[in-house]
Amino acid sequence: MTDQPLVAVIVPALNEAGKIGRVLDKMPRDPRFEAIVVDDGSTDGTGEEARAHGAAAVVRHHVRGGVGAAIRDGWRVALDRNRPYVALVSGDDQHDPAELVCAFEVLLRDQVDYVQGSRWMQGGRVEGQPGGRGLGTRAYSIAFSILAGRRITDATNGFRILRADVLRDPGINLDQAWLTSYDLEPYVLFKAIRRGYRVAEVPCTVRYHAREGYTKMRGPRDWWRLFRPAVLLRFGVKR
Ligand SMILES: Nc1nc2c(ncn2[C@@H]2O[C@H](COP(=O)(O)OP(=O)(O)OP(=O)(O)O)[C@@H](O)[C@H]2O)c(=O)[nH]1
Ligand SMILES: [Mg+2]
Repeated sequence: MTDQPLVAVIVPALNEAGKIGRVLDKMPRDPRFEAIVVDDGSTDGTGEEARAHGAAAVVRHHVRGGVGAAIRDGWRVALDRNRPYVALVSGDDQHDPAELVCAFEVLLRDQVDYVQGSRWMQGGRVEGQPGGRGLGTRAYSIAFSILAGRRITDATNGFRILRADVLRDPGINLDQAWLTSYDLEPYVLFKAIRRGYRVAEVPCTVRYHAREGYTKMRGPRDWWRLFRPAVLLRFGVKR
């Protein structure tokens, strides 16, 4: 037995001062978990707030690299630390990191490789959702499921926990230049399914803070980034 954490929870954050501390305060009070925040060129003190609220590490990008680049760098730190499991939650306080405990139990109990959070399955919750988001994320999930060949009820949801070995699979190449934005997460989910990893879903909470701003997504270009991994991988344009 070792007293090292088992799960590195990656938290990408771009200008999330005021929220990143709340995210970290909700991390499981459980030594199996550690938080690694990737501060992607923030100009508002996000990194300092993360340190003050107990992040085990803060990776700082001096120039904004994008959410995919941030997650990739966080996962790399997790692999360097030899953590056997990695997780992901949003830095804008949309998830409840305490729910990772239950997701981790499911991963261990059901011996699956990848657990994806879902606001849309039974037991899942969504609060303060802006108009159109519900329809958009459900429609996205249907299209993603058809392309992936497996039903995923909430494919855009950033709440995930997986075995680190999935990221070491030579058939899953995180280092591609087109994966620096919203594309990285659906890329990994799609690949995990197609490469035969055992994928399960767990209910989780998604909360939108309308008054404080809840998204950095900007229009159709970012939706396409979210969508393109499934299309490009399905039709063999990308690998
Ligand atoms: N590191 C980094 N993080 C980003 C960037 N853009 C967004 N993020 C972070 O990634 C997380 C999710 O970004 P959002 O733009 O809110 O997207 P989302 O939460 O997946 O989706 P919605 O909020 O439902 O639109 C937040 O913690 C952001 O701070 C970026 O360019 N770099
Ligand atoms: Mg958001």
